[in-house]
Amino acid sequence: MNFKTLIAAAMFVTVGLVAAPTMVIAAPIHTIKITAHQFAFDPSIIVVHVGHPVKLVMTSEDVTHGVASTALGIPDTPIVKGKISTVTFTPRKVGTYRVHCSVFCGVGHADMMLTVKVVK
Ligand SMILES: [Cu+2]
Repeated sequence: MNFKTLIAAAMFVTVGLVAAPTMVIAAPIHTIKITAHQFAFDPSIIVVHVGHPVKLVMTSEDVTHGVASTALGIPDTPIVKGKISTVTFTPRKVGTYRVHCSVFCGVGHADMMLTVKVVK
């Protein structure tokens, strides 16, 4: 390997190192639409992948509902009728998580939940 080849190889490696993080940031966001109504989320079960960002796009058909999960890193996000509520999170650990409706919405509120299955 002569000096010019060595320089070219060094530049290639440098460019590769610089470009790699950009590719990680550009990972596609998995968008899932969810409708909330008294007293269920539709769909009621979603499957997401560890390390892959997920964007929930949520609407309500009646009163205000909400989602929140400390375990999944979902901040309390109200779902208000007539608006589109979004929240993005990245699942970190495999498991089945139960996300209860975070806003009192009537007699069936306690049973209103979204099941999030996090898989590899
Ligand atoms: Cu609710």
